[in-house]
Amino acid sequence: MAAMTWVRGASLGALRQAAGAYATGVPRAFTAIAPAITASASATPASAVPSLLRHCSGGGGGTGGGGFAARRWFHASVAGSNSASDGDGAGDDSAAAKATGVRNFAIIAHVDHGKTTLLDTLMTMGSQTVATERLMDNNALEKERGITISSKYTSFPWRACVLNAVDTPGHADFGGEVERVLDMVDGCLLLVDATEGPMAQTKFVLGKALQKGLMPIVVMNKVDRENVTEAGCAEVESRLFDLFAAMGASDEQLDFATVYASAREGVASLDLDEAQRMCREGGGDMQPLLDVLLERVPPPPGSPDDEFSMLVSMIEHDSFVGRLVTGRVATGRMKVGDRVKAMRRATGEEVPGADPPKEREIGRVTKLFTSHGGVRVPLESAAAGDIVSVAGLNLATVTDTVASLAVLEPLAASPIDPPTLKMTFGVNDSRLGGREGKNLTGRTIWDRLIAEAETNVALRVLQVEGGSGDKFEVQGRGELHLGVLIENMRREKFELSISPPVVLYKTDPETGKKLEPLEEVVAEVDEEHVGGVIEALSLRKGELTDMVMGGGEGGKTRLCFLCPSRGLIGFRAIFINETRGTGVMHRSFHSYGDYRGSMDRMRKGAIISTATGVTTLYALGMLESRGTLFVGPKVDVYEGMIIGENSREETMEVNPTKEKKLTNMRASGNDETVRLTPPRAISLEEAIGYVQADELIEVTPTAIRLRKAELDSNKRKSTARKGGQE
Ligand SMILES: Nc1nc2c(ncn2[C@@H]2O[C@H](COP(=O)(O)OP(=O)(O)OP(=O)(O)O)[C@@H](O)[C@H]2O)c(=O)[nH]1
Ligand SMILES: [Mg+2]
Repeated sequence: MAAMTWVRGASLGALRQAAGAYATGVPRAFTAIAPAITASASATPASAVPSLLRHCSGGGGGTGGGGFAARRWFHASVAGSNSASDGDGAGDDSAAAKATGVRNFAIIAHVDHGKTTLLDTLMTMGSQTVATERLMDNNALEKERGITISSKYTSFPWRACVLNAVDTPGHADFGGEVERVLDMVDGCLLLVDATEGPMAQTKFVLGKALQKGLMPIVVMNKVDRENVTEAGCAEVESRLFDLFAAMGASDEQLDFATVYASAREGVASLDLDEAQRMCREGGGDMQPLLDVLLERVPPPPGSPDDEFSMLVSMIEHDSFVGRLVTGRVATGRMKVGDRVKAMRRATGEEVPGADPPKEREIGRVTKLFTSHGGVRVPLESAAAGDIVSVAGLNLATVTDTVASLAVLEPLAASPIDPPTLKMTFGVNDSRLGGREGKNLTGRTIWDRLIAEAETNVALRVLQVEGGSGDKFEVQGRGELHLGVLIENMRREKFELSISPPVVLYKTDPETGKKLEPLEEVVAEVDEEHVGGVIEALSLRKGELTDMVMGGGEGGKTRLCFLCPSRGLIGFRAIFINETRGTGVMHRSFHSYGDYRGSMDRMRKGAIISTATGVTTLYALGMLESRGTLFVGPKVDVYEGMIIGENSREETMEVNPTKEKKLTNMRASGNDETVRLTPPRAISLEEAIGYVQADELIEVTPTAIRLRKAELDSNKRKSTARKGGQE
């Protein structure tokens, strides 16, 4: 019998049908193809390939690690994909073995607990080749930083089902990415690092999943680590249970399944001992986890026989087909060529009949895709339950409903938490403006920001009131959220003037009191740094809420704080310094709470240039003892640019371009003999945390400079008297 392959243009329905047909007793076509692939690829020694990639050899017998050195999409064979179950398939009458159709699930967790790595391993169970670690982290910044920034979905077959998995970011700043995809799924894997246990963002994502009524499956990950013990896991499980209960989980949700896994080693088991043994001795795979998933994640609820409707959860841009709207088909079927409409979100306030929901646009489905490991694969049709990307709509956006023309009511969408922080993005009007970038005007910046806000759902972009079209307010969830956008724009050759971040206050509607965003901070530090960290956070109005000696990894003390977001801007660098780089810190939005009062400024004075020109070794040599310099010699500077930090509190204005006076006297040394300490390089992130209210960050493709907003020293002095900056 010929093996089934993912066919270009095939419908998911057809794939499912075929999957059902191949559920049992089929030849393992996969095993026949795998050795061919491994043999033809590069000869990287297996030992040089991470263990996960070696696992990918699936039916290839585990010898062909090098076979994955080249990225290669294996046209997934449903028959082959079930290699793990083939051996014991006969007589398997478990719920998992009987399951058919589609299952949609998200992988959610705190940052770095192993979501993307787990998805690599799960995909390989569906016979898909994963040639690089963390395959789904496929954009440049994700690869560089080793973190997931945006949610992405991928589809792979398992047993008689098609699984659609959504990888989500774990960093608190990208929490909006988790919220927006939970409408697409019917279950989730809650990953927890078995040594770290539940962390701040575990709580956040779990809360969102429970609110949506999902039944999380707990995956205790990284059990390959030596310090994972039975007692430790029991402790983590009990903390998780308490967390579920504290977050209002129903009895059904509290009855969660726990699977022990090592995403890196590609091993999962319902039994910790067995999982650890397989990590040590080899063998094992992800089948136990996938089977729990089939048993516990319900099939999507909608009927394929109703009219077509789909809630838009993501917007993407494809260089060939243009704009793509992605979501789960809620009801009905659709195919390429169908006429569909997009409707605005139901706010819950519409009066039925009297105020029909507005149509945003009517269009035709020009292309339809699913995704295999981030690679788009065309389809011809889709049905209720499928997660697909649709081309052909120009205006439909996240939370809109795409539906057949007969549908009148849009689907309800979950609201996304509001932004907590804002920055102003303006045209770069410094003396060096326009030299290094290509995208310089207010118009191009505005267009780019609008395009970003379309796909980046937790971001809001506004024109600055009374501005002349060259300054825009960008609101987001945190410094990193906005920092990533700035970094991307730099790479696209934009030049920008960025103001320091300011938190977004709210007013309590009942009491009229000012409220500010508060964050939960969990820090794990060695005992000798406990005092310093507590002091640094108390200065920032942080309250210590919990302290567990030896509660962190490696016997570190775990400290929990509730701290105003405004106090945490730029805190990471201070924390690293305070703990000599040994501490670990995580933050996560907690709530809006009473304004905690004003905070003292905690930065030293700036060293500001009074001249425009090129720095000299001579001038910098004279300045060096006064503080820390941010620029070296022969660097372009301008009046009002911050070139260093004073070792004292007050601001210092200097001329770093001064040349040595020429005299007839023979000097004992000359410029060339002056040796300078290398300047302190300021990264974008540091700059965001560093600048004060009357300062700006000049961002160009090649430089990050700090400057006073007002470049003229005299004007600065007169406005400084007004004070009152937050
Ligand atoms: N020892 C061990 N390390 C693991 C395991 N799974 C993941 N890691 C490592 O943990 C780190 C983070 O893995 P990722 O998969 O990027 O984690 P993530 O949850 O996707 O991270 P974000 O998307 O940034 O939140 C990487 O260095 C992985 O190699 C595991 O099972 N065992
Ligand atoms: Mg990730």
